[in-house]
Amino acid sequence: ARANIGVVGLAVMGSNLARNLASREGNTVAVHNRTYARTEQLVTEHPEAGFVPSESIDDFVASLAKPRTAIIMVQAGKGTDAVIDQLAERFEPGDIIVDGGNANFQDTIAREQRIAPTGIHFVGAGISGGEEGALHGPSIMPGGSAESYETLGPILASIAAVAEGEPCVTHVGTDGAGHFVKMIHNGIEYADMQLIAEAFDLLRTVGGLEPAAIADVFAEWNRGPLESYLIEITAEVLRHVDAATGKPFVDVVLDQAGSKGTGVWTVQNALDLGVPVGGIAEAVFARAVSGKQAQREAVRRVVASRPQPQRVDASFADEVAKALYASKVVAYAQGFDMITAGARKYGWDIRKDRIAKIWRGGCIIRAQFLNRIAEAYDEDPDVATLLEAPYFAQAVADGERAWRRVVATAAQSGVPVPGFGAALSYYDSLAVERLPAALVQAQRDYFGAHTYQRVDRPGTFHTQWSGDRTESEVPGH
Ligand code: NBP
Repeated sequence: ARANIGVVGLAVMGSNLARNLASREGNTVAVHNRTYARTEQLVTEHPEAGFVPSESIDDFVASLAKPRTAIIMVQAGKGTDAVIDQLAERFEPGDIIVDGGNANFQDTIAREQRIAPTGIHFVGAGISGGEEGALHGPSIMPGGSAESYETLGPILASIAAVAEGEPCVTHVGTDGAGHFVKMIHNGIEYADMQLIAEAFDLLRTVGGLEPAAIADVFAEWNRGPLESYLIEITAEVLRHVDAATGKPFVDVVLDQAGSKGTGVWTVQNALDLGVPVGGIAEAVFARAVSGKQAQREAVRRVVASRPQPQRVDASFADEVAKALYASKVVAYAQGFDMITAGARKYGWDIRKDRIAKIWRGGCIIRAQFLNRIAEAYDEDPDVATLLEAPYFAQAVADGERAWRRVVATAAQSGVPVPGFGAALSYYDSLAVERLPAALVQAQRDYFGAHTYQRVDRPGTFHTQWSGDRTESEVPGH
């Protein structure tokens, strides 16, 4: 038993994570894969790593020092369950099984409950950053017991990305908290990408700029408050020219966006938790709409004419930047609201300031902006919404006029902006004095006797809509 950490599953993610672990002082890494050829290949290609390879799971377990700690990086679902069972049969109380795959947090909660009676710690850890992140430093979101984190924390800290001197890892909360927060990360990622895509569409269709010029705009934005990995790679994508046709690369890519499902999970759970996440949901739907080829063609056929793009002046790009920033604040506010709601429902104690900090490096949504979120939650962990935090309240107020103009221009020009539009409507819904929800509630009382409350006195009431329309107070509410 000479390895302090093991990795099971040596496809791209597991191999890179194992290499990352091995490159850090103090780690000796045991490796195992169902198909041994993969293990042999990794060990042969990376003699510098000093891996301890095992063909059998028994030998793998025997190669681990106690408390045994193994990270599973296999296909989410059945593959993960198979490996968990193999390890759980051989591990002893106090040992730690980590699932580093993209598990659904509900599965993680169930797995933890199943393993807990054995005394073995089960930790679901969200790992973001793709292949590159796994190799050079991901953002890591581990759940599980606080006790397991004493062993695991330093190991994960040794391989995580570093942002402003701090490793991008924190103990998120118990059982499924880590995978839950990873899910929210991905939901926010969907929203961020959609908003950037809408900004591009506006600059092109309304602003009349070519992709290469828009790349310059994005590169400029990347030196200001919008600075982020996604803005940076967007500039690079827009600058890229297709070798085969000589056209801008973005013009030769089919306009249908795929997804692997984590955005859908976010929205499904948001509905269950009753958290309005319109910015995230519209981003998920926008990908779905893009794939509705038959419907898109059908509507294109019956549409007689499309609106002419509005004329805009040179300040338009600045206005789009402000609209993008304000919409982004909304998407993040919604994502963090969902963390609050999830923590309440599942009994997690989640430090939102720390979540913002561990997303500053290694992951797809990494950005300067997250420092502002960390500050907001550090100053007041119970702030009702990020939109209330002084910094963001000011930023949105500063951008508000531009935001409205951009959304109005988009509507008049026929440019779809589900992200910008949903974000602005959400903001207005929170900001407006009175909502038409009063009418909705009155309608509910009309057809379903669902009752209502009054603005002028306490109590619950129902109106006899089918009778003489007198109002009666409903007791027992
Ligand atoms: P894959 O998701 O492609 O899975 C391949 C690995 O799973 C191989 O090691 C394979 O072993 C193993 N495996 C399977 Br499939 N079924 C198994 C079983 N029943 N028992 C044991 N092992 C089994 O690998 P990946 O792309 O490296 O991703 C690993 C995890 O990380 C996934 O959960 C993924 O969602 C997550 N993740 C991926 C990324 C990314 O950018 N790719 C990012 C973040 C998270 P074999 O060699 O014997 O077939």
